Amino acid sequence: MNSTWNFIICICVLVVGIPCVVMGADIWIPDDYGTIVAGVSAAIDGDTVWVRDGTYTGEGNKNILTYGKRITIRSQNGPFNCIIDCENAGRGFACATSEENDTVIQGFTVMNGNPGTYGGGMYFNAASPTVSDCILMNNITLSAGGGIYCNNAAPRIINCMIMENETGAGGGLYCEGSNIETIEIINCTIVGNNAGNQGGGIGAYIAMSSISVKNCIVWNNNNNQIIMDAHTFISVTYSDIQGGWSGTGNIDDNPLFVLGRFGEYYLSQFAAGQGADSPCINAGSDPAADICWNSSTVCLDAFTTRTDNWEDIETVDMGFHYSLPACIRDGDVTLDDQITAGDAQAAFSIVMGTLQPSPEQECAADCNDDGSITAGDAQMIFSKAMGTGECAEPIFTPTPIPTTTPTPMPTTTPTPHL
Ligand SMILES: [Ca+2]
Ligand SMILES: [Ca+2]
Ligand SMILES: [Ca+2]
Repeated sequence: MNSTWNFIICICVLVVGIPCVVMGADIWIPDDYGTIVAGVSAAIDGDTVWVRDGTYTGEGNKNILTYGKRITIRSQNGPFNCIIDCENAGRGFACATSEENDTVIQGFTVMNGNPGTYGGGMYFNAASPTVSDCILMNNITLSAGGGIYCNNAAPRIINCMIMENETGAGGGLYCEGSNIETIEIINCTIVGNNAGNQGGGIGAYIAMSSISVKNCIVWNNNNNQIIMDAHTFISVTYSDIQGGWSGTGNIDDNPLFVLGRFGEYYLSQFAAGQGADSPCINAGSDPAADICWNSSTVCLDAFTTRTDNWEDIETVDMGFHYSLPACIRDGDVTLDDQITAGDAQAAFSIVMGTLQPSPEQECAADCNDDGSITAGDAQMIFSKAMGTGECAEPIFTPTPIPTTTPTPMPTTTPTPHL
């Protein structure tokens, strides 16, 4: 149902005196509108703009302004499947019309932003949207806020990866302004950002207002991790800050990042086959099931920090959590991107109960896609290894997000932007 029909029904209900509850419409990109900007322009309060898998480029797919609309703009399948590539001109999103936390940006990678000034990936001016499950990487800009810039804004930023952005001050994130509600940064990994002047990870210059950093990892940013002025109230808790920061539950220990299917910032753990446990495991503030967004329908117990893609259980781990990979029934039980007799043997071991499979391995082993793992699946996988059979799906080869090295920027001193 489109927005126009919702509006008409709403008016009709109002006429007969029954309270009007707008059931938001779903707008699909590119099905209903060819670009994200066109879809957002058509949306009204309560709508959801869904963006299908793909890499989006060009004028209609960046500099996305929300115009104060209480809408959700989200990818269909998370940030590893939906990439906004700004191609070194412009930025991903901007909110500057008094948006509140019910304007939601969810599940995008925003990369290669270069708008010239303030906010390489996202820009929030007197606006406080929710940004969840997003990756901001390789964005670059003059002045401040390589990844995200906020001025007189109190966004809620949850489960975001802010990596390898570059600017003058606040390489990952820069906030300034005054008399705002609390800026919340929850379960974000802010890593490898570069600020020519100060605040490689986070810069905060907010007068008489507060910023809350919880369950985050702020590591390997240049130069220094967090910088703030004397008038900023900053609360950092249950976070791993390189060089240390005072606050309940904080640590200053190497997070032991390891490479996994979707990126290089998974957490090392014995249980997933690495040689050590990251100090960030189970070191957050609350149960993973209680760190939620999208009206509490999406929580971190459905995401992972482990390379074997077991969901986060019990106390939430610090930092960004990766999406689980799609269930792919390709027979690659050993998860090494090739099908051999060893995969058939591993499937048989699952049947025999001698191998406890990860969720990803369970998917791979169910070769015939009937919902259970039997000796027949092991036989089919053996046939596939011999070249005489096939599983329900061809073997999946992951395509990592391309990374680029940002060109060094001239350093500038940020001017107050009030
Ligand atoms: Ca945990
Ligand atoms: Ca294999
Ligand atoms: Ca089966």
